Amino acid sequence: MHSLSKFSFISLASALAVQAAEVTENWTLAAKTIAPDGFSRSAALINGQYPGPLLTANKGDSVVVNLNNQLADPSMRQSTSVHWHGIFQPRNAFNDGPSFVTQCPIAPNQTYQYQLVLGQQTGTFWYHSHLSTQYVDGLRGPLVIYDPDDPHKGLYDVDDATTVITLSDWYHPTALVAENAWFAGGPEPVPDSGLINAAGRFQGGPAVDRTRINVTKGLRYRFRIISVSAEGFFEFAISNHSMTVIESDGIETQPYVVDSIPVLPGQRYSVVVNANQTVENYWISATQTVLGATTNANNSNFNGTDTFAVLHYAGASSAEPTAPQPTGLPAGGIEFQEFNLKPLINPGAPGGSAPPDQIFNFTFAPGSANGDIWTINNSQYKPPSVPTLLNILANGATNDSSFGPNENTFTLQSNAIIEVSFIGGTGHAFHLHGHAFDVIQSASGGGPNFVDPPRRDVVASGGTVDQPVRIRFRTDNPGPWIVHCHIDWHLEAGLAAVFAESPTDIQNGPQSVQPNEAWQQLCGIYNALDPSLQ
Ligand SMILES: *[C@@H]1O[C@H](CO)[C@@H](O)[C@H](O)[C@H]1NC(C)=O
Ligand SMILES: *[C@@H]1O[C@H](CO)[C@@H](O)[C@H](O)[C@H]1NC(C)=O
Ligand SMILES: *[C@@H]1O[C@H](CO)[C@@H](O)[C@H](O)[C@H]1NC(C)=O
Ligand SMILES: *[C@@H]1O[C@H](CO)[C@@H](O)[C@H](O)[C@H]1NC(C)=O
Ligand SMILES: *[C@@H]1O[C@H](CO)[C@@H](O)[C@H](O)[C@H]1NC(C)=O
Ligand SMILES: *[C@@H]1O[C@H](CO)[C@@H](O)[C@H](O)[C@H]1NC(C)=O
Ligand SMILES: *[C@@H]1O[C@H](CO)[C@@H](O)[C@H](O)[C@H]1NC(C)=O
Ligand SMILES: *[C@@H]1O[C@H](CO)[C@@H](O)[C@H](O)[C@H]1NC(C)=O
Ligand SMILES: *[C@@H]1O[C@H](CO)[C@@H](O)[C@H](O)[C@H]1NC(C)=O
Ligand SMILES: *[C@@H]1O[C@H](CO)[C@@H](O)[C@H](O)[C@H]1NC(C)=O
Ligand SMILES: [Cu+2]
Repeated sequence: MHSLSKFSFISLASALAVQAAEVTENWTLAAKTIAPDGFSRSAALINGQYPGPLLTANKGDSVVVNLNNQLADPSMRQSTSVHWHGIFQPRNAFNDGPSFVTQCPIAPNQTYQYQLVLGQQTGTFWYHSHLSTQYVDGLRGPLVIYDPDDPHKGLYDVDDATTVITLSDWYHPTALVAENAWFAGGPEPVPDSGLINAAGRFQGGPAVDRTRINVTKGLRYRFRIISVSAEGFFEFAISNHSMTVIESDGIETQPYVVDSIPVLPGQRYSVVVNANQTVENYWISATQTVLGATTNANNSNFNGTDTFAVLHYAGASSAEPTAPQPTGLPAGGIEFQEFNLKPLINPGAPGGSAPPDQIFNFTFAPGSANGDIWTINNSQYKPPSVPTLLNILANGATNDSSFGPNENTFTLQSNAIIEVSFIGGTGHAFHLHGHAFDVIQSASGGGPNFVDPPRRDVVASGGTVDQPVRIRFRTDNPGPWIVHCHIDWHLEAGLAAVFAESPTDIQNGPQSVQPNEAWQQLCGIYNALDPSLQ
């Protein structure tokens, strides 16, 4: 009887949850001077906030964002477009966001309405500018889709706006200034500091107050850790507290207990932290590395070991912790290994260990001494002037030769198993739009796994030439999906390709993509702009 009534209650809760709400946000994008690490600079911000406002929805909701572009600072790009990182967007590729893949940028003084199709996705995501390197300038923020029936609900007590933790690298020059110096022969830009939420410090800078995360002894917290980084890799740990990983990139995982986690640009983890230690203040550390190091000869402001926040127990003093500042994995701690991540639901690579239908071997390498060119199979990605999606819909592009040589665009068959090998060095983070994928060979080792490999949407590069990182996914979502390094400077330097998934299904039929009138007008308005406003 008891279990029956409990079941009825859960069914009722599910039924209520199915009544999808519409979430509407009005966002104004504008330049504003901020100093999250004590250095004042102009930034491109949504509603004046850094990180951008937390966008939340419940499973099954529809989300509408009215984005009003009021950028008018010539030190930054003034047009824009926004990508909703990790959201698959079925039949909705025209709202995916990457400039010149799925849309033309939104001109200054224009409002564009992004309509998101969340489907049944839940978990931790983020949004960011996808025009050139504009997200470096501040247009990056968290996106969380809550699941009222979360299978892990019993593992934590608190999961709200105060438990979302963003990690960002931060730069003093604007992205345009930084990359122009790079393209003129200088070194690749190196961040000045690392931020946890809205605060950080740079070497020689002021002692900005550390971000504080409040907890109450006896409660268990679901921290949603999001790297909104453009370059730096973070190693996340909390002194005296282990963490139980329950989600990677929007995919629930089997609980996995670790003491520190590497978080690469674009990656997200949910971890449960039990506030069961002595009432005190504890260091939260997010050691930042660039090219594997915590210092860099090309920027003396950068001190990757100085990225801290405070885990504050109610009742403790409001001072910083008195314990020594840790860096990364504590002695004797359990180190996270990606190959240990196991999806909770429906594990297993599509097709198991049977041969895939299409294989892509992507060799990637720098194409210049200072790394301002990156190539896939010796071809530098350069955005076309006609967005890939428009080319497919308006010009009937359906095969590889429909696209220019620097578009690195490969057509995929429908309902096929695709395997991609990333053959090159460590230090990169590859992201695919439109899908999560199974990492059948992880850079962390572990050997090929077809049974229960990690499933996510950003993967570390590495491995060897004989055993490179390999991913698999099934083509069930027609659209042009960019696959690129999430180090934003590398994307800008050309480390990208586009999978034109089932072009004929994009054009016609039950999965076709049908952009609205506002989208149709974007290219005309953008192309008419003075180049200084693009
Ligand atoms: C967004 O703006 C519209 C039109 O100005 C207004 O009707 C609506 O109430 C606003 N919505 C929110 C959530 O602020
Ligand atoms: C945007 O509007 C402002 C205020 O009306 C105007 O000064 C500016 O020139 C406009 N910018 C563009 C690109 O139209
Ligand atoms: C600094 O920049 C130079 C020129 O691009 C590069 O060769 C060198 O590796 C960079 N040093 C570091 C530590 O990144
Ligand atoms: C943490 O708690 C203090 C007071 O106990 C409060 O002033 C502060 O705003 C809280 N911080 C956050 C991030 O909630
Ligand atoms: C945290 O752990 C360290 C080393 O394990 C220990 O010395 C210290 O007493 C602990 N701190 C608290 C407040 O329990
Ligand atoms: C604190 O919680 C962790 C994670 O649940 C557990 O492993 C550990 O034994 C607990 N420690 C204490 C002192 O209760
Ligand atoms: C970098 O920051 C750490 C942590 O605050 C500090 O211990 C270290 O001395 C700093 N590095 C340099 C070169 O000053
Ligand atoms: C890329 O180059 C590799 C090595 O030459 C080759 O095996 C592979 O087929 C090429 N991939 C594509 C997508 O052209
Ligand atoms: C990809 O590389 C693997 C391993 O070297 C090779 O067996 C396969 O034929 C290659 N396939 C393509 C399409 O390049
Ligand atoms: C590829 O598509 C183009 C149109 O973009 C068409 O002209 C050409 O015939 C097609 N080639 C093949 C082999 O289908
Ligand atoms: Cu890269």
